[in-house]
Parts: sequence; structure tokens; C-alpha cells
Amino acid sequence: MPVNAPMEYYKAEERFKSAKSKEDKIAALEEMIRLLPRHHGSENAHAQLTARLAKLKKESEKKGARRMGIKKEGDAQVCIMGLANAGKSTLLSKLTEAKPKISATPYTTTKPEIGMMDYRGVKVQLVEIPSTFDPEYMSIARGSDAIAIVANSDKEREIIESVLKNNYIRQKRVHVEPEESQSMLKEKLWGMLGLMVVYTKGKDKRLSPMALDLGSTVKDFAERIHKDFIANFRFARIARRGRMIQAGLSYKLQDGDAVELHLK
Ligand SMILES: Nc1nc2c(ncn2[C@@H]2O[C@H](COP(=O)(O)OP(=O)(O)O)[C@@H](O)[C@H]2O)c(=O)[nH]1
Ligand SMILES: [Mg+2]
Repeated sequence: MPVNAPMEYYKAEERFKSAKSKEDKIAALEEMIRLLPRHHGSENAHAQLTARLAKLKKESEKKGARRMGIKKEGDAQVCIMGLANAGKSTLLSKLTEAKPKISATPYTTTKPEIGMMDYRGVKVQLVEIPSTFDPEYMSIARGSDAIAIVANSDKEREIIESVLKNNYIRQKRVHVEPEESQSMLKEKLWGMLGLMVVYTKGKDKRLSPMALDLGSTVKDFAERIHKDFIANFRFARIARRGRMIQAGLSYKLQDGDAVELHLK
């Protein structure tokens, strides 16, 4: 039994036990895995749950149920949801290079549409799911890092919120209208991901952007570049708003920092 699991974990476990269909079992299990605290003492429980999930997914595929996983690419994944004709495809085409079919005919999008949004050089994958809210699409929403709800009225919002609730989807969410400016939309989507952009300064002095969780340290940064860098670390030089800072591994980075690692 996992240590320090939140109340919601046990609720999901109850749902798992009482679920009648494989899809409901999978949904509850995915929720349990998401809620399980990750620490040394929970590794076993985590392994058991993921093994169980894999088995269930395999069985449900055998049964012929269509499941659609979307391979995560980029630094984060945002799921675009809304009612038919809300403007989901319009939003996707406004923020990415994707060219989804945009049409006044409801339910034009019959499979997930994917595009990559650039945000100050880092990549956020956007996935538009069809408004039929099939279990496999709900699974995509549950696996995403955040949800953008396209709604043109309070009523539409409420409907989507209840779809999310009924499917135990608790991801962070933001409400958007496709008519907002592109930069405003990007800021809104990025803002809910809890990430920052930090620039790595290589030997050739070129800066390349990297997405890190807010609150990350120099150590987190160094590990992402190369696992050997921690052992060989001497100090980091950080350019922050025109100032140079010399820092150790535990130093907290801020959005916009440019970091140069100095190794032994
Ligand atoms: N006036 C207006 N029309 C929109 C807006 N967004 C979408 N539309 C129109 O609504 C229809 C459906 O748009 P689409 O993006 O395909 O919606 P989806 O079904 O949610 O993907 C199309 O005819 C769009 O041109 C918007 O913000 N304002
Ligand atoms: Mg569409």
C-alpha cells in the first residue's frame, strides 16, 4: 500500500474496484498512477499499477476496442477540448503549423489532430480531440499535461467541465476563445504548464532553449544536459537580466536565465 497517497487516490482505487467495464478500470487506474506519490517507498506499488494497466490495455485491444495513444513529443502536451464547432481546429491552426480541416459541418474532426506550438523556442504539443468524447479520447486528455477548453459561452464551458468531471479528468485547464490574439493564447497555454524557459550556453556561445519545471535548480538543469555533468561540476555562470551570477548545484533558476556550466 502506497505511503502518503492523497484521498483522491483511494477514491480512484474504489472506482477501480467497482468498475464494470475495462475502459472504466483503465481510467481509474490511470488516475491512481497519476496520483501516486513518487518516492523510493512507492516504487513497488507504481510498478504493480503500471503492469496492471499494461495488461488491461492489452486485453481491451484484443477485445477490439480502439485505443488511440498519442506519442508525446516536445516539452509538454496540451489537449484541446470543446463542443463540435467551438473552434478547436481553428485554435490548433492558429498556434501551430498543423492544417486541420476547419469546417462549419459539426464533427469534421474524426481523429485527434496534432500540432507543435513554439513558445520562445521550446515546443508544446497540441492535440485536438474530436467532440465525441469517446473513451480513447478521454484517455488522451487524462494523459496530457493540461487542457485548453474552447468555449464560446458559459453553457459550453459547463458542458465540457462536466464531461471532464464524469471522466475523472483533473488536469489543469484554461478556457480560451480562438478570437484571442496568438500571443495571448500562447501565454495562456504556457502559463498553466508550470514550466520556465532556460537557455543553455554551449561552447560556441550559442543559446538553446530548454523547458524546466518552475523551481528547478542548477542540478536539475545539469542533469538534463548530461548525466555525467553532476560528478564533474565546478560552478555555473548564470546571465540574468544583465547580471552575471556564479552559482552552485542547489541554486534556483529563473525563467529567462542563460546558464553556462563549468566542469572539472
Ligand atoms: N466567428 C467565429 N467563427 C469561428 C471561430 N472559431 C471557429 N469559427 C468557425 O466555426 C466553424 C467550426 O470551426 P472549427 O475550428 O472547425 O471547430 P471545431 O469543430 O471545434 O474544430 C468554422 O466555420 C469556423 O470558421 C471564432 O472564433 N469566431
Ligand atoms: Mg475540429
